[in-house]
Amino acid sequence: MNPDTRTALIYDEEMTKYKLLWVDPACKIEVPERLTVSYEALMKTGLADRCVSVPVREATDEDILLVHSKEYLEAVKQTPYMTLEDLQVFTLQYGDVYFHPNIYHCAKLAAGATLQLVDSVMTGKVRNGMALVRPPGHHSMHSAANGFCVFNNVSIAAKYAKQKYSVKRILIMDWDVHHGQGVQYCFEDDPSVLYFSWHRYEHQKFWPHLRESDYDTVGKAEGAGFNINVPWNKVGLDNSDYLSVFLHMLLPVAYEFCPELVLVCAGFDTAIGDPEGEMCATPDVFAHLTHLLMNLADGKVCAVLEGGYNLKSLPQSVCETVQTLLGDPLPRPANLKGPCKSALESLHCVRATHRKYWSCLKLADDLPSEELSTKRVKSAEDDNPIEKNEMEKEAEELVWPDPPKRTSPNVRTAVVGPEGITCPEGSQLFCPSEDPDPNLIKKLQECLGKDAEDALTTLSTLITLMDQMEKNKIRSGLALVRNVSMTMNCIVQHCAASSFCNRMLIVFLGDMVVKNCITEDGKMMLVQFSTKSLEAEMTKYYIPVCLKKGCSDVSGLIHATLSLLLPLGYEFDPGLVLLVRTPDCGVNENTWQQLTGLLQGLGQGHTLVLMQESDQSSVAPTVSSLLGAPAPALGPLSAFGSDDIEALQRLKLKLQCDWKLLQTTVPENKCDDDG
Ligand code: X5A
Ligand code: ZN
Repeated sequence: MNPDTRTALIYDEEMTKYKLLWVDPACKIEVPERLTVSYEALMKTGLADRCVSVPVREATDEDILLVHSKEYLEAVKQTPYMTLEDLQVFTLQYGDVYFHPNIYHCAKLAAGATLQLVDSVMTGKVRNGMALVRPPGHHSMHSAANGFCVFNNVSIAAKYAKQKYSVKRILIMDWDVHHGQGVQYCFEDDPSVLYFSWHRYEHQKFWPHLRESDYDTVGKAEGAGFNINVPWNKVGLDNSDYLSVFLHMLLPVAYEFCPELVLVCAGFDTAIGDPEGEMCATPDVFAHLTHLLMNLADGKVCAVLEGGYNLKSLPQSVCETVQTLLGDPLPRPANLKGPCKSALESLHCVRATHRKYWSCLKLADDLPSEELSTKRVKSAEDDNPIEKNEMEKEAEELVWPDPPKRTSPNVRTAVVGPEGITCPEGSQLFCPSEDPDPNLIKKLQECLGKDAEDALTTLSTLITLMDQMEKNKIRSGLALVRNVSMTMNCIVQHCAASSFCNRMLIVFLGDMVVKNCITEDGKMMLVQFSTKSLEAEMTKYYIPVCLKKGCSDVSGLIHATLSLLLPLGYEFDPGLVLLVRTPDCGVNENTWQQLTGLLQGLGQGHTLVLMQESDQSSVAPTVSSLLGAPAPALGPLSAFGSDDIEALQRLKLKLQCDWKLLQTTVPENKCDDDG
């Protein structure tokens, strides 16, 4: 099966055929070119050709009525017959939106395109997909157009998926820079739809200026806890800010919730250069945001365009998103630092507010008492922003480098194993074309001792494989070896002594003592999950995580992965990930696949998995994850051991000075090296 035939792309030129017909400064940015440049970029890069092209359809009245009132629908139905003057008058009753004789048609296509995407994904025709639509949807309400939106495409899709496919839990991730208040209102009392939105807010000074966009609006009745708002009170936020909200809030909650479908309100006004957002995140961040969602809901991710008004960063961001849905290697998440103070305040507040609804946030031990945390925090700094004057802002041409090329190596997953091993479909046996370098053999011999001739062959093969990965000839690998910890030790010693690989992240599952192999020069970082309390041994680059019940503790391992391992990994930014699993570590197969999948966001997907020969039954699922198949959903997660929570929290606090992406609250004592 061609792995490229699993991503739907839905687009129709017809949706470019309406535009603003009068002067309105609030609406002038919403232009047809938004769609044409996005689609052209997908064509030019060859991404469009790799997708399954699914036709649009018009949403029916029945579809639209899932969310909107009869009166509103009937009113919009009249717009194609209105004069220009009538249209202007009609428009006046709504906020920041315009009508055009063809917009009703386009709005039906936009909603219908979203439903076509949901159908394609839910029936298994494709794994995931993106719909490029206009008009956007997330601001429109039961009986009102708003913010360029006519029908609420994603809300209609969520209701439709619930009704037609009996989907029990849907996550709506709204990464547009505006609050999708229409989606919030639609599902505020519905616990089956988790709506997560981050948005520019500036203490209500930013459009749509709603009190209920703040972090303390959590949903109503049954739905309490299922509406999560992350208000941004500063502009200029960047990749670190976005990723830190993903790792410390969205993903822990999403894994606990366990959606059966993920809908993304994919607005790209959160990207650099956007006149609305004024944020600084680069287009490649959307590759990571997309990837981090792709192991939820068995990979059923539907991205639907919302905003995005910079005609350069919009198409770049769309391409990053689609390329990730297609499974290409992720760009290195370069230069991540900790989130800024304002973002940390928002993160802190939203975590504090939601700790009573989500057990993963019990981890939020770092939070001060209830009264402090539920206050609407406004820091002194917010009152005197260093504002550039408008002229200056306009004159300043924002430039940023093109996102890095993401080239897939010819070999996706190479397997090294004992003679006669059968490689699962899609992977291939790794056979080094040349004999190993005699110098290498000599060095390895020293490391191994005399009586390990066959270990020597395997090792030199592995080193060659890693070399090929570093040259980007091979994406990932799986090696079955006789003794995982000895093999790991030798690899690490070799890498420490050679110029190999700028940085290596080693993730070790098991109780073995492995610390001694780690150097503290920053070339490698080792994160170990074990049942032992090794905290006293911790250094900046050796991080032992204790799970009392070991790796079989699903929620413990997942939450440690999301809120500790991934932030460390993202900030460390390795060129290669070595994922080592001892035979008795007890990890459950689905959790292992999640871990393997999530780690591929690092090091351009250069993951080398080491497993013990006896772990034969895990070969197929591991290879499947390395090949990019979504990990099976874990089911809603239960709370995990309070001992473990405490230990994990302690670890994070200790490491926060060195690794800023672990921060979830504004640090009390400034770290020494803080500028
Ligand atoms: C979909 C979207 C923005 C409306 C801004 C009005 N709408 N000031 O991004
Ligand atoms: Zn927007």
